[in-house]
Amino acid sequence: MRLIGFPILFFIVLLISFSCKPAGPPTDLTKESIIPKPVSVAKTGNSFELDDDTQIYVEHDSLYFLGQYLSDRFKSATGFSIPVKIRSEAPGAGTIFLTTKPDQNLDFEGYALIITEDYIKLSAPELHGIFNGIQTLRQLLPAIIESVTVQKGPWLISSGVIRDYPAYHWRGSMLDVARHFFSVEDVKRYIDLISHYKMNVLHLHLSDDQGWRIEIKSWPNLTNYGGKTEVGGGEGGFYTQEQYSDIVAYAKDRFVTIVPEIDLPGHINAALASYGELNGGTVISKEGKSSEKQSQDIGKEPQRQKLYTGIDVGFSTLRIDNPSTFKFVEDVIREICAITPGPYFHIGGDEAHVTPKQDYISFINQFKKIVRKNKKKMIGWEEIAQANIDEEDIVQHWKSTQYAEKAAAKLSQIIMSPSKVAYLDMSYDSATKFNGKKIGTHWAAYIEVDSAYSWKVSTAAPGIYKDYLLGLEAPLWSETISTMDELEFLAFPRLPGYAEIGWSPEGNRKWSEYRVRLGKHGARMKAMEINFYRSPKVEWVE
Ligand code: TNX
Repeated sequence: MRLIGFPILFFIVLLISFSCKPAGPPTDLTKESIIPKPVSVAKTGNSFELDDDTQIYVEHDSLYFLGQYLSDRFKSATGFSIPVKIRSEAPGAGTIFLTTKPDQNLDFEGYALIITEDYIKLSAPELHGIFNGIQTLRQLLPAIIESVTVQKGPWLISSGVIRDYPAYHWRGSMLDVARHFFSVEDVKRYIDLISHYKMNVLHLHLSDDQGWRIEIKSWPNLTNYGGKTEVGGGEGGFYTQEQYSDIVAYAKDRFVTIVPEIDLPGHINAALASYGELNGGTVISKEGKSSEKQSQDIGKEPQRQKLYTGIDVGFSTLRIDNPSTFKFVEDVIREICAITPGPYFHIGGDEAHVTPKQDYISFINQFKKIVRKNKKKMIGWEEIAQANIDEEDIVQHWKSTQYAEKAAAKLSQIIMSPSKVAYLDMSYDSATKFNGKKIGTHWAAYIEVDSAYSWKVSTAAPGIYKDYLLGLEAPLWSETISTMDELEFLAFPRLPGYAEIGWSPEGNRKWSEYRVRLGKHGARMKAMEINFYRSPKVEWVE
């Protein structure tokens, strides 16, 4: 009895002690759910603890703001005010050290993270890489690190080594602030969110038929009149040049380039409604046929168009034979380029259905000259492939792969935004609703989280060589959304997937693996107070 009883008792004690044991510290770095997935992760089996003795050291002055940014990210949830100090070498235990002297060669956006039991070293050849490494570090702490109120630790990070760099250098999103206006604060939050996923471009669609959203000092009515409404007839809004510069500076600190777009020569009703003189020249009929008749009676200013609050596209155009047209275009491009430090200006160029084809081509050719005169690179939607474009120009593919091929044949660079898989304004399915309101559209497709993830930049259009491919952009058109909650509901959780498509090696991505990582990431999006769609394709862990 005694002899048989002992092993059983021993087994029971063992079982109890195992089942009562609290979850141990995280020690397997390879099991962490990082989005976008890093290029390489190795574990070393320990963990680093962030506590109220932790200090951040930065190797030189220009890293200081990143040290402070890192400290700020941890402050609300931990309650620690982690000091940031400048020192050329890490002084040892309990430190997080940021340095631009990486041990190995790394791409300029790349970074290496070495995490030991005692210290963390984040190195990158450029500040941008340090910023990217900080985003990874955030995701290695428990999800509640994103909370705005103090939470209970411990704040443990699995030890190991991450070496990481992007597949494509153009990883962006477009936000349409024309159909519905979004405030400076909203745009800043969107910048925070996209940059957390290591996206580095925010393309702002600043004008359309329904509204003009950026102050042009030489044409004040564009905003004073043309900016005062939006889809559905709301009050609209616009950014002063100072506010735009504030957005640009905020983005710069997060390594996001702002690409301003003024949609030309179509999608221009807000301007035609603001200035009668832009309506002179050849008359375009509603059916899109041009007539030789001039609308301008001698000595009389032509009529302004009415403000437009619907969602039809392709009915408005500038007129090529109106002398005011190019004065307007020159002024607008000059003023915006002067306050845009990034190297790009987007001239739109899409859906100019009522612009005669020859005029359209001349328009694009002239826009290109004006953009270059202002020392920027021209970007346009894929239709610009019909004009005289070359390797200096950038074409944004959205619908017709033939235009993408044409652009590649002209040696232009290409950004992929295939609407069937990459449009954030497409509904997830036929039932997509937020707060009882149907949002999104589906002219291109319904895009569930799995089809948003399961495509490749390199094969999005046939016959395009990698050398022509800059990367991808996920556009969020705003006909059906007017609040930040609605915006987030369409952007999340698809946007982290787009970020991963642009960042992680193509051969390394699989939906079946990503969906598990995304599910675990649910708790983090919740802590970040992101209003995300709980897709049934994913098992959410919150
Ligand atoms: C097409 S994509 C457009 C936009 C609309 C969008 C709605 C593109 C270049 N033009 O004007 O807002 O569809 O999904």
